[in-house]
Amino acid sequence: MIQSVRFQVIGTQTMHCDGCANAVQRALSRLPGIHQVSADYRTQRIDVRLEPAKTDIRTVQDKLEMVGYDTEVVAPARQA
Ligand SMILES: [Cu+2]
Repeated sequence: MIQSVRFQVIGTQTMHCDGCANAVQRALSRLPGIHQVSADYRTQRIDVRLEPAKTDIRTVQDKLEMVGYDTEVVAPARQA
C-alpha cells in the first residue's frame, strides 16, 4: 500500500520577515521526505507536506529549531 502524503501546520513566533520565511523554506525543503513547504511570517504559519514513510513532524521541528525557529504543531496530521 502506498503511504500518502500528510499535511501539517506548524506555528512559530520567531519568523519576522520574508527572509525568515525563505530561510525556513530552504532549510525544510532540503530534508528527505518533504514534498512542499510554505512559510508565511505574517501568519507565523509553516505548512508542510511530508511523506510519513520517510520523515515525521518531529524531524521537521528539530530542523526548524536547529536553524533558530521555535515550533509548535497546531494541526494534527491528516490525509492530504
Ligand atoms: Cu527575518
